[in-house]
Amino acid sequence: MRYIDSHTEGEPTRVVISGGPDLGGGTLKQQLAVFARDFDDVRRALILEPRGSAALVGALLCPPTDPECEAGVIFFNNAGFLGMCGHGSIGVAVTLAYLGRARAPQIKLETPVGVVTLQMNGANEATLENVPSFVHLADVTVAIDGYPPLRGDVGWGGNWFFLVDWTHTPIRPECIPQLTQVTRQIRRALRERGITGANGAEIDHIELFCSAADTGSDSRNFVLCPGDEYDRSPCGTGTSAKLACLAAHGQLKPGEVWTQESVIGGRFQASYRLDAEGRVVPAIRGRAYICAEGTLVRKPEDPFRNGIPAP
Ligand code: PYC
Repeated sequence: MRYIDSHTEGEPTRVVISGGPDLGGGTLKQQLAVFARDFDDVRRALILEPRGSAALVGALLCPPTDPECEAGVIFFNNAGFLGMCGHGSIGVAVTLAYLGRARAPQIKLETPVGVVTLQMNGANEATLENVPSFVHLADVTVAIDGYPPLRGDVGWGGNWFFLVDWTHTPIRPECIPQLTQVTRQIRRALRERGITGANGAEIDHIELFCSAADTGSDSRNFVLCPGDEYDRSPCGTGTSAKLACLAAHGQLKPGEVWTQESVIGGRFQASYRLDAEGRVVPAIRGRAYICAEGTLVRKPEDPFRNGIPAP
């Protein structure tokens, strides 16, 4: 399997460009089901140590059903599969452009949750137009040990998020261990209270926000991903859910730019438009850089050929 690694505002993406499993075609949801059922060893070999890392997101290019799309993409990480991935789709677009495989500066990708469009703004920058995003539940309260009740919104941005305005611990790199612990507690509390996304979907991403007036951004976030690693980027799907919340609370108008900073200081420029049905359609602009090209080697005699399982 050949792959190209990039990072988007610090968050890594590994795009499988050849030799990946044949998922038999069909819709992206059908192909994802085959990937999860028959090829989980491939996901683990690509993502887990010793070949990958807990922060890495994989992207398998596969045939799209929509002929207007450059490719279909299935995203995955150390814990399983993602419906969409914002930083990852910017990484895929920069990778396709690097390979000379993009037919035009506008690249359409089919994902299991819908078609997204990437407008290249240069070799290392793209604007993602994401799937429509929305607030599913507003003003939900959860209780966790050691903190007053926390209020937040449940939002969709291609994945499910619980979004909380956070004032208790600085959102700073030195606080990442505490932020990881508290967001894990919040996710557990949501699960225990039966608070879910639509149709009982698990809320598997937790997003904390604080002011970032000190660095000139509108907000700084910390995002816990499924698999318990934090997003080094400001999280494309999480920023999309944030835009939906800002729109719902009358805090950002269509076309206004929101600068979302990550806990390590990466930035996305975000805005939205309303489509014909009045839905929030996010636009997320960010940078990605190619950082490695490789071939995955898995020898039958290697005891860790399929990665080291999480403890
Ligand atoms: O950028 O949407 C994103 C994302 C999801 C998980 C990691 N990054």
